[in-house]
Amino acid sequence: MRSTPKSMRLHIGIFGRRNVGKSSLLNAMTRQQVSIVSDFAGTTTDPVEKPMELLPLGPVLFIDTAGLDDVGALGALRTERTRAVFDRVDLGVIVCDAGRWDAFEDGILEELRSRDVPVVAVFNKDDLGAPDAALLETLAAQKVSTVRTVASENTGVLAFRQALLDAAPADFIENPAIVSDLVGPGEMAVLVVPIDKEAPKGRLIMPQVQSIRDLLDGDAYCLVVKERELRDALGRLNRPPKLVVTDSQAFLKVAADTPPEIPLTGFSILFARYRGDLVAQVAGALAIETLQPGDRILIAESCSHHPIADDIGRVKIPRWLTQYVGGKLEFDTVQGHDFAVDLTPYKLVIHCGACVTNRRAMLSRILKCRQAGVPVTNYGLAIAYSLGIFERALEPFPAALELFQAQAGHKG
Ligand SMILES: Nc1nc2c(ncn2[C@@H]2O[C@H](COP(=O)(O)OP(=O)(O)OP(=O)(O)O)[C@@H](O)[C@H]2O)c(=O)[nH]1
Ligand SMILES: [Mg+2]
Repeated sequence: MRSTPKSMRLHIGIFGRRNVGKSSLLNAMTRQQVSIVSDFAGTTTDPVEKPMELLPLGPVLFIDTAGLDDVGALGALRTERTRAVFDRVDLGVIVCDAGRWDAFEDGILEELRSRDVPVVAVFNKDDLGAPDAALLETLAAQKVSTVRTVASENTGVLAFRQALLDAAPADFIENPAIVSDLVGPGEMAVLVVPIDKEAPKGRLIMPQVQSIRDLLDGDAYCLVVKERELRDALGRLNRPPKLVVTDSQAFLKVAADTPPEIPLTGFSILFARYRGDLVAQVAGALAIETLQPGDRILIAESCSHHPIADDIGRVKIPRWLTQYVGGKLEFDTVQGHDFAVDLTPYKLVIHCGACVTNRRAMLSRILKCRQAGVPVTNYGLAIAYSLGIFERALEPFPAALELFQAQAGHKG
């Protein structure tokens, strides 16, 4: 895995009184004994930093702080070290225990607010006491999301993850590049766009348009062809393109017509990275290997287009997967913004490229699947897997490729 420079990590500061369970919460999140925990108030004395990959958020740096003493709230906040932490966090977590939130916690909230830092309030030791409804309302009115945890029992950790995801600043969540970073300035990508009966009249679809725009923004250029003309078009270039990107439905033909030394992927795989979590969704695709005839699969679409005769989600993916598994599978479909489905009957969720939603919404869905213990992948990844060109389509993405190869190696 590539290491992320510290400055690129979302800095999450954990603040609160002594002994409320700040260090326990950090340990529960990391599943490691990062910070020493004890029932002696004042256990943590210096800020403890823990870099980690926090699914599905990405690279973060947790900073566990010394308990800010409860005498003279703001006075205590004036200690130099703590102030330095306030100044460098992108997101603040205020931990209190047994539902106790008063002027002291409000003081921390003020400090973070004055720096425009989003805040998550954690009511830890929920086993010993819960916050009252009026308090929760007051915090909600201030746009502070609240979570209840029992850190010592690892309870509420997933809800805490979701709250961090909800509160994280947009510029951290939204990926800057769709494809231009894989191509580079002055270099070329070839985009393969089949014009079949599924293609809307008179225009291109969102992922294609956005990819073209992203290449232009990145000072790269592109050639857009249908799959039939690809071989001829590649033959005319005096230097190979950096990348070929195809609509997933044309994967087989495009793979056959693209020389093996030219990297190849699909729009939908680019969108797994741009709008979702590529590594998590590659891990989800690996679950196709364990599918059995009779298993139930959920096809999820963010938008609500009218399905046509040869619809990708309703006809093509079910057909390819059924062929791969070698027996009948059960498919259900959900459409639109609502993802309030009971996921427990499903062995796999296959999501569209999510071109009409934002990344935070897609990451929430991935988290929801994770919470339910159901693997989640996307259209392009599922297609590439069931057509047997998964490895090739992942070549431009080292971390994802590594994950696949580890499993392939494991299988023997
Ligand atoms: N009952 C209960 N005990 C908890 C919970 N979380 C943590 N504890 C206990 O509370 C005590 C304090 O936990 P710490 O994680 O050290 O608290 P802290 O906020 O880091 O404390 P300082 O470093 O001293 O500021 C320990 O004995 C924990 O085991 C919880 O949810 N419920
Ligand atoms: Mg501590």
